[in-house]
Amino acid sequence: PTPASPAFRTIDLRGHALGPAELRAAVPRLTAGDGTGVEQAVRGIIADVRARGFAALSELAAKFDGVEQRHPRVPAEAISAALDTLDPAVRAALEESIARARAFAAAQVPADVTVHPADGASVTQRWVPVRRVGLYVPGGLAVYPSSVVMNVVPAQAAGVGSIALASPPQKENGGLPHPTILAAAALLGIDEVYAIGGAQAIVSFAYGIPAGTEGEHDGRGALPAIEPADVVTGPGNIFVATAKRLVKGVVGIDAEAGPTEIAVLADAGARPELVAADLISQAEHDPRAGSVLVTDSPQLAERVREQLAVLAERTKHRDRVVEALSGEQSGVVLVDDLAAGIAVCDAYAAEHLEIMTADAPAVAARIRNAGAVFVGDYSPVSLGDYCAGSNHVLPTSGTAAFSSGLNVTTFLRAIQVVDYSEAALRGVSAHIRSLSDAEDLPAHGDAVDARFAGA
Ligand code: HSO
Ligand code: ZN
Repeated sequence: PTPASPAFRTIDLRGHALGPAELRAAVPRLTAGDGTGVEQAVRGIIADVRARGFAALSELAAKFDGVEQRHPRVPAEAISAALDTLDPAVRAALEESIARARAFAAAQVPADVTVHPADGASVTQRWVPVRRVGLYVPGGLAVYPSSVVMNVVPAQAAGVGSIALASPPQKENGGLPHPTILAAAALLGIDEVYAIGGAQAIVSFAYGIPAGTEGEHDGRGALPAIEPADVVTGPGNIFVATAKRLVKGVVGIDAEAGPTEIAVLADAGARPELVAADLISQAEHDPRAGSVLVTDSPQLAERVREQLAVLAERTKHRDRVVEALSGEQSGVVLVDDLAAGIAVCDAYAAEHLEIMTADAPAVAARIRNAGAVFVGDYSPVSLGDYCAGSNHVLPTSGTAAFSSGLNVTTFLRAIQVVDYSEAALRGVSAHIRSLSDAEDLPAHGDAVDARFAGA
């Protein structure tokens, strides 16, 4: 049962000098379930889709989405029709979002670099896009046309030539994905869209669906294949995240996104109504979303708590919000001072971190671990979710300690190109011989010497 107002627990770390590992254990976070049931179900879906292709997909669409489907490809006319009926204000907003994201993504494209270790010797790092990407956009509690933008724009800026999108079929929409998703695809020039939901979408992109897998009793001719992708990205529920984990290695994935998170680092001067509004904004996504306040001001913590109760009461998705704010993954962490607050934020490694302190830019510059940092009162997470220019597909569950949000390099590989002349190879051949002998791999040295034999 959902409590009447958010519990929002307190973790008081004042007077404790904790190291990074202890802090990581102390911050509020969802204890991972054991997930074996989910993993088993997803393994079953992977095996079934790989073995039976389109026949399995249409059974899964009937079972999970309640729709009749022979082939999941969305007709081109349905994509352009969705754009024609899109609310003009939403269209204008998506266009602005796309323009800002494109400008930032274009600027991220890394330059190739070449060094010359000796005369006649060059080593180059050349960035090359992957051939094909499969992007998943969830249905579920909310629809996310903004996520279409966030996934497609960096892939296009990277130069990926083949981009396919999947989103769950919706019964109310004649078995097609949500019209706003289709309209966003149209705005971005994406015409390969599939109505496939959940784990089965991830498998379809990872392994591809061969033609002629519509089932022996279909008898209406072979269906066009779905080509496998090199990289699969996009957020999703626990089934999608598990599927991505299980196909990783067969394809590249962006990250196994968990429930969304926001942390706010605030001091006594922060505005409690803004802190509370921002904590609620991300709690709105999911009853398992994490909303965390880190502060050295118990007075601010009290004011924020009051504001949370007031705002949660009148927000549309009140039940989800109250559940999220009351969960073990949310709460206020009280610290002695700003430096301790920064250490807590680094240990938490938030997907989104807002800095609402004096001299916020300087504090933000000291942060080491976060998916994205939002500086000052006028850079809320909602801005980044839609229209900042930054990406909103970001590492969750503490993975910001070692990984990055979606960006152009997600879709690139760095190929290293070696080009030495005869003289340049000769110049380093004695060192190669020494190292190949030291590793007891003499054929390595022999391969070099073969070039100079008899000379
Ligand atoms: N905050 C979510 C992204 C999102 N918010 C989409 C609204 N729409 C994860 O970064
Ligand atoms: Zn959001």
